[in-house]
Amino acid sequence: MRQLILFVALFGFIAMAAPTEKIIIQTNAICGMCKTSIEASLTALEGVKSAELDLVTKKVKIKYDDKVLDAATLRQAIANTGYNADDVPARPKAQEALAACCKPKEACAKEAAGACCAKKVVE
Ligand SMILES: [Cu+2]
Repeated sequence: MRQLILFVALFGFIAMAAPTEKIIIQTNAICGMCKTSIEASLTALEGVKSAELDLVTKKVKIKYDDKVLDAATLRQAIANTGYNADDVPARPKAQEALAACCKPKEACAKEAAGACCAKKVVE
């Protein structure tokens, strides 16, 4: 019993030592490739514990340490990857560099008939 109390106390202490914030950011991800690149760019950041994008809602759920980075940094990382993040617009150059099927329809329409937009990769 004593050991159990000690274990719970220790676990609680460790959990407190690494505070985790949660945030949900709206993106304009389209397919599985978008999901992979957004999640990868976020989890590459120091302080990000996890990032999970839901392709139905296009929202990414991020768990992070708010002592290491803040919400603005997270949104900027998504924008730098080529996607909108809440009110932060995608960095144009990064958006241009995305695979054709990952570009939003407006960007795609500038290309030949925008046929690439019809293609959606479903996981
Ligand atoms: Cu995509």
